Amino acid sequence: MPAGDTKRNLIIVSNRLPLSVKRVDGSFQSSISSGGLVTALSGLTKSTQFRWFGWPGLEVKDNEDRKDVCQSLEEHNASPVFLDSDLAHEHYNGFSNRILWPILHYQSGVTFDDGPWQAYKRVNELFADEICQAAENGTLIWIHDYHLMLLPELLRARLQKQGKSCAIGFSLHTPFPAGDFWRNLPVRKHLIDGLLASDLLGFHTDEYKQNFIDTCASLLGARTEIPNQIQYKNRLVCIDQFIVGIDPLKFTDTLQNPDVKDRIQTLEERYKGVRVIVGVDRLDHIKGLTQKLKGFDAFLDDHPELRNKVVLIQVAVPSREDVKEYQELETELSTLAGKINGKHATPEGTPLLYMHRSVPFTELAALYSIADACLLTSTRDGMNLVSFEYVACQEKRHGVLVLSEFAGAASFMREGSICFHPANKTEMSEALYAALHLDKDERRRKYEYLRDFVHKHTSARWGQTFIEKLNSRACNSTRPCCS
Ligand code: GDG
Repeated sequence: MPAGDTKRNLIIVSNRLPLSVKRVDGSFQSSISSGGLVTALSGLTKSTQFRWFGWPGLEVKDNEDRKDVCQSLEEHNASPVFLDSDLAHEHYNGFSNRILWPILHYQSGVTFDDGPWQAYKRVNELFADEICQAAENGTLIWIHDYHLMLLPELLRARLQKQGKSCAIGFSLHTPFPAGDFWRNLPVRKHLIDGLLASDLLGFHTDEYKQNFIDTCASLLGARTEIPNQIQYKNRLVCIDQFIVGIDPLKFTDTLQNPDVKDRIQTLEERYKGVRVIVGVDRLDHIKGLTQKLKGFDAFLDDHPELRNKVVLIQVAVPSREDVKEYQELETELSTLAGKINGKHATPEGTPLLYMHRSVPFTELAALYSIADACLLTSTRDGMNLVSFEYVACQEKRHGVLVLSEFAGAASFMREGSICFHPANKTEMSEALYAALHLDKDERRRKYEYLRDFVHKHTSARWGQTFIEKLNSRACNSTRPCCS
């Protein structure tokens, strides 16, 4: 933490802890879970110490049990924010995922209900109580993602009451939509108000940052003339783009593991003479999986000469399984996958391998490594770290990234990939064909561009840059930011 003269405590806050806590034989055990936020922040653990606060994912009522949970989390430097399961459900599924997530990702047809909104506010208050109690004077507090947009304001009020001076940073992991779309949300002003109590706000791309600045100006009349600053309610909020990434060495090291090498060899033999396309996505509307399967179907229609010579291996990781819309999406995808294989299968095999489950990390790395192309079709996506991971595993093959222009990653990776509109089946089919037929030199050129980007913009760099900036805000809170 070079900026500033004191080594400060760091608290990281997210709705869910990066751990799954389970009761096994009467006691509690925790294990690391997967997802974009976990990937981004686990890259930081190598270089920076912090304590992570969040909901442990299950209701724990009994005080002795709560102590046990705290103990099982302690080895991971994590602390729980306990919530009743009904409240957690209304906050997470009811408001965050049913109402807020679609708005942030430009999905229409969202209905607003007061019940889930009250739950959202209540959970943000409970987090504020817990974090305020844990923070000391000078602690840096870095809050993550859309589930906790009211937290900066609620927390600042509590900290001030207790005479604690702490810098508050907030990073959004989703897009921030254009102001006119954001206005659809009835509580549009409350959430922006909540965020503007931060000292530093981070977005994945310039576009999201600019959308947010424009919204603050038009919705709240905040002053935004000075670049990267918002003046509101006599406070100065610093706002910037921070490129989130991965730890590429974790992938390159894994590919050196003898078991993984064996697995790669087995897969390469299995797919000898077949071009492999890989896709890895959480099963979520924003990942454009329906569009992906339909686009792949069109590609197979367009190129009968590639029958038995190409396969799409799609990992669709179960996500938000208790939300009706996600259950319906899964049914739609299974049906579609069956239809595509029914239509294009031959006695030699099927062109689509649709896996509705999570795979171990080593298997993921092996799959990335054997694939000639990676197809990502997000209709909107904050960044998309799978695109980074694929590149990290392509040192030998120089496979091609076929990337939706609506993934945040496309803002940085366009030059090194083939971009397309995910709802345009013809464009997707042409992009796939081009990817599989790119000459060796062009593949190398594109790969080297992406490799340099992925190795430069690591998750550790992302985290350190944010923390340094937050720390400098804490040291000089009266000085204009980003100057
Ligand atoms: C959110 C934003 C933003 C996936 N399947 C398996 C598995 N994963 C891991 C991947 C990757 C992560 O999950 C997914 O990251 P993404 O970035 O692609 O997507 P989200 O989860 O939606 O993340 C996103 C991110 O936050 C960070 O800011 O980029 O836009 O939506 O790391 O490898 N890991 C394992 N098995 C699987 O089956 N082990």
